[in-house]
Amino acid sequence: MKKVLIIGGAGFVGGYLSEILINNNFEVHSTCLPSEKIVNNKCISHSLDILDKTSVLELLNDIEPDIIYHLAAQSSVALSWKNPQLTIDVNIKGAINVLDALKESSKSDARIILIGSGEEYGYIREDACPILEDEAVNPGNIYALTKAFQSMAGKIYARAYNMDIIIVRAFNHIGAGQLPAFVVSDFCKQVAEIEKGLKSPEIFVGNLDARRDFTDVRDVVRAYMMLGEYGKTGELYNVGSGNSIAIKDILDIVVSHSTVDIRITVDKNKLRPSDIPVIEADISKIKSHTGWTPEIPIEMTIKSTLDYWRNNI
Ligand code: A2R
Repeated sequence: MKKVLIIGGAGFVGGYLSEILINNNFEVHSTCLPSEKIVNNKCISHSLDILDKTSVLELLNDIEPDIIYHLAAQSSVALSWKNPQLTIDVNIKGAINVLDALKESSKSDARIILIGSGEEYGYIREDACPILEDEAVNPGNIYALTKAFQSMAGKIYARAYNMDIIIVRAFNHIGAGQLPAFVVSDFCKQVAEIEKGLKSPEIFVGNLDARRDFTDVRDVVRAYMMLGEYGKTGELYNVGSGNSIAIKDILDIVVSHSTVDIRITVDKNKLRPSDIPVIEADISKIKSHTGWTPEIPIEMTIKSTLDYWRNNI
């Protein structure tokens, strides 16, 4: 049985990833911050702050995993504008601690999958979409900058120390259980609150014109599992749907499922200091290297996110 370590497993993606790995007969170890808790009792949980490199090294020597997924991050673009220092600490210093600890550990040949972001491409030409992995990065926010750093550091460590590193650029992923700091979850939560009479029938929105590439989180973690098995060492892979959709169209789908009439209001606080008009992934590389392809339609993902909030408010 292969041993997997998920670093940052208490978050939105970590829960889905541990579930799919357990269902596919991996021994799953998962870390969370000392202040957090992992709910899945079928995985072995460990407390870890990646800002403490010694603890990372001790844990790696203790578990000796075959595959490591590095998910621990400050993952919100919005928060990265408000708290760039925290984002840089966790996403840059933390990533270096993880890579450096793995290099020094007793099983330094373990495969590590670094989860970056489609945001790394940033301000690209509109005709560059769908974006290929070799497109130059041009980050438009601090979160994207830190993830671009992590990807570059991954390449440097792979080349300099011959480590088995796979780099992922994950585009927007959505689903039940995501924090309302993310757009789809935010809309669904607001609709569920309106339906319960907890707020007036008005949804507050930011920029509705931006187009993003959304994938169901269950498809995303299946991609991560397949990259762990079939990805090629040293390679960088986009993980997305391959299609972009305007936030306005997402809102229309959410509202179409609502049982009440809803008014749309632009909230200046939800507009970012800068926003990138279109982000869309080219996913031919991961498809050809691993056989993965996204399967769950966005309407179904939105419906399950809305139902999640209907049951959890
Ligand atoms: O921020 P918290 O308290 O929810 O904890 C997050 C955790 N984390 C850390 N773990 C260890 N040491 C740290 N210093 C540290 N700071 C934060 O990483 C959270 O439990 C986890 C990341 O989960 P989420 O924020 O829910 O991200 P999500 O959606 O699961 O995305 C996973 C990855 C991230 O690298 C994203 O940037 C990428 O996929 O798209």
